[in-house]
Amino acid sequence: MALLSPSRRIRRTPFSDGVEAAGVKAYTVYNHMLLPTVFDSVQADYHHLKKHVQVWDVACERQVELRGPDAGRLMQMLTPRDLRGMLPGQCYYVPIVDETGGMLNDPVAVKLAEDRWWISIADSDLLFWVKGIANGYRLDVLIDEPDVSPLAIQGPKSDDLMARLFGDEIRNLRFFRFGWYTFEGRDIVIARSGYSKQGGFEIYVIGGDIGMPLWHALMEAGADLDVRAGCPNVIERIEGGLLSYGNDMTRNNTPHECGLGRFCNTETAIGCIGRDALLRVAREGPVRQIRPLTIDGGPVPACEYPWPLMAEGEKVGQITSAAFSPDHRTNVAIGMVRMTHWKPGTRITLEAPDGAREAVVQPQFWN
Ligand code: THG
Repeated sequence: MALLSPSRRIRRTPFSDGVEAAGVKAYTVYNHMLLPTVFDSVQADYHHLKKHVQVWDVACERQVELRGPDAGRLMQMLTPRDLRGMLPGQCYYVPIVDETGGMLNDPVAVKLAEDRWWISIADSDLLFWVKGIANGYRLDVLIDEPDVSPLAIQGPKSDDLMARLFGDEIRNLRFFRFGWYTFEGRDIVIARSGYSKQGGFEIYVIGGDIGMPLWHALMEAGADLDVRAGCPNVIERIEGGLLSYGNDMTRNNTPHECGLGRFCNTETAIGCIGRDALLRVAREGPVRQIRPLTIDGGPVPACEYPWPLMAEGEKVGQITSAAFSPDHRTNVAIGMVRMTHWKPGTRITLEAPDGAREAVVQPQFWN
């Protein structure tokens, strides 16, 4: 594949120097920013992530900050998930939908205070939607993208590594909770979260200047744990059923089609945009939905476009993420499948780039 020409529009991160020194082999672009995808090989990175601990430059998970008296009201307008029970110190995975119920993003909301929130966004320009809503409703809230860059620590040895830098109390941090810590005298936020199922943390680094000092400190503290630079791993995230916005779902999908109905409290999320549309889809139920699938045959190529799922000459769905899983010794995949074919065990013909294959709907993801 050809190279990407660097320019201002493809932003580097506070950790890019460390990523390059570690020998990054490939990048994608996410929120107009570099996101590493391979260090050693996708399979070697996968085995290492499941056994040891990795430091991930996920600065591309940009924050949309809401500040001011109407911040909480605006946050509830943005998501059908009921936020009334959410306390400062908590993170929520929240679908964000438009007025038709179409998915605009699937971020993590971080409640810093009643009047201060971060929306840790997936790959779409959510800032513009949020600014438009706030302006249209004349809300008393400031919205911007602060100099905050997440650095994820992922893998089974994450607690051991983090305890060395931040003390043993960090082991008691609960899933999707965060606390304030300091590094070199500077405030940072640390949450137990991350885009893998191997366990770990996300450090929200406030101010890019401490990015590389923190990177080096983690690498030094974890040398005997075999800490390495890593990145979200396509095999591991498919096994874990973690969705990728823009790949597995777009604005053409409702949260219910994405299997995110459990994060929608449409009856009680009063004032949320798209509520009327979602009340209808919640009542009727989706007619297509995200499903885990296996794909027969040898390792599939990378999924660069939706692969059609066909039955009797009709399209009954598509696969949007696929990779060969070494641990399961088969190709694992995420697809959107029509109701008529979504029962576990259903075999469907897949039009893969290298020819026809058989795909099989699975009862659940692999975690
Ligand atoms: N962390 C942070 N920001 C992010 C991501 C992240 N922004 C972009 C992207 N990832 C957003 N998408 C997701 C998708 C899944 C999860 C988080 C963000 C996730 N899901 C868990 C699961 O499905 O098992 C937990 C959901 C729950 O039970 O609340 O973690 O990774 N900061």
